[in-house]
Formats: sequence, structure tokens, C-alpha cells
Amino acid sequence: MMKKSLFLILLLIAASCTSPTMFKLLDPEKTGVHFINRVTETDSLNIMSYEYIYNGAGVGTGDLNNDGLMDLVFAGNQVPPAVYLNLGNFKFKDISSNLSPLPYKQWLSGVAIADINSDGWLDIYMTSTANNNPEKCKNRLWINQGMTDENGPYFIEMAEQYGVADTSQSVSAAFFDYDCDGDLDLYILNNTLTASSGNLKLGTPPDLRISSASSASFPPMNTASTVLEVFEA
Ligand SMILES: [Ca+2]
Ligand SMILES: [Ca+2]
Ligand SMILES: [Ca+2]
Repeated sequence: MMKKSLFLILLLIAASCTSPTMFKLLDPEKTGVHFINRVTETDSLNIMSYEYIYNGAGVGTGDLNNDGLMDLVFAGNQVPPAVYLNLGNFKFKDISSNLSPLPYKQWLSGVAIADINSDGWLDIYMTSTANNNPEKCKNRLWINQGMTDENGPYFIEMAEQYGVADTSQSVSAAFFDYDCDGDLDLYILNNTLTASSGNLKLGTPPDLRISSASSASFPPMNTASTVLEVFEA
């Protein structure tokens, strides 16, 4: 009896292993998406010196060239960010060189995609962390310049001009209309560089910025504590 039950269990396991799945893993050789967020440890940078080293980076999707197909954007911790245009039939084209370069390497942690200036072209915002130097922790905003040629849209980094070059240790960000005035606002989730409690109350308070579609400037909104309460409840 025992043997029979064991046989049935093994049969069920074998059957479940061969069941068709909802999602099929595609080969990067076929899709053209070769981005790898490769993290390289050293004697000075490792899981012991920086506990968030394997928190990963972000990915975003959006139709960057308005052709009806969703495109891909990847943040990289130690590798440069990447943008892939969707060519259809699960084929993608690497247009990462269309992002204007940064002055130095940055540990990018998250991606948020939104049409920040309401010009009909999606823009790319990336959060940054893992550096004691605030200059190298600036969050970055690439404004979509539209389709300039057959190589796809070009993006110019303008976080300073838009007032969203936040220098906190940022984990990720999201755009939404917080005050229901019709303009997109920006919520940035922050952490600390070295805290080990994992408790948001001990970390840098999450920051909130408010945007205006009619203005190139996003003055900080002084109600961050209100938003923080929601997270501490
Ligand atoms: Ca597209
Ligand atoms: Ca835009
Ligand atoms: Ca708003």
C-alpha cells in the first residue's frame, strides 16, 4: 500500500513537471535583450560591506517611440542602463546609446516611466543609491526628444532642470497625481546606505516632489510627512 502511494505521488510530480506553463522563457539570442545586471564583488565592496548589494536594479516598460509596442528600460547597478525598442514578434533593438551619458558611473536602482512634460513622449526617471557622495547619488531624468531619426527616440538627462535630481539613497520611484490637480507628481522611496534594521522609520524619510506639466520646475512639496504616515501606519 505504501509503495503504491509513493508511486502515485511520484507520478503526480512527474505529470506536474511536464504540464504546459502560462509563460514561456524566451532565448536572449532570439529577443535581442542581452542586458545583465552583473554585480561584481571586490575586497572593499561586498555583501559584508554593503548589505543591499544584491537588492537588484529596476526595469520599466513603456511605448517610448509611440508605435504601439511596449519597449524596455533597465537600470544597472554596476553596468550602464539599457533601452530596447520593441520591433514586434518579441524582437528588440538595443538603443541604449540614445540615452545621453552620465558624467560618472552611478549605481542605478529603479526605473519609472512617465510623460513628465506632457509632450506626448514618455520620459525615463532612474533612482540612484550606494554612494556616500551625494553627487553620485543623484536621481536621473532623461527627457524624450522624440523620433529624431530611424535609430529611435533620443533622451537628454535633465533631472537638475526639472528639480528632481534627488541625492538621497533612493530605491525606486513612481509618478502619480497625488493631489488630483491633473499634473503628475513624483514619489521617491528612500533608504539609508548602512542601516541594518530594515525599518523605514529609521531610514531617510521617503521624499515627495510635486510636478507641474505647465512648468519645467518641480518645487518640493512640504507634505512628505503626510505621505510617510501612510507607510508607518
Ligand atoms: Ca514602442
Ligand atoms: Ca515627455
Ligand atoms: Ca498633481
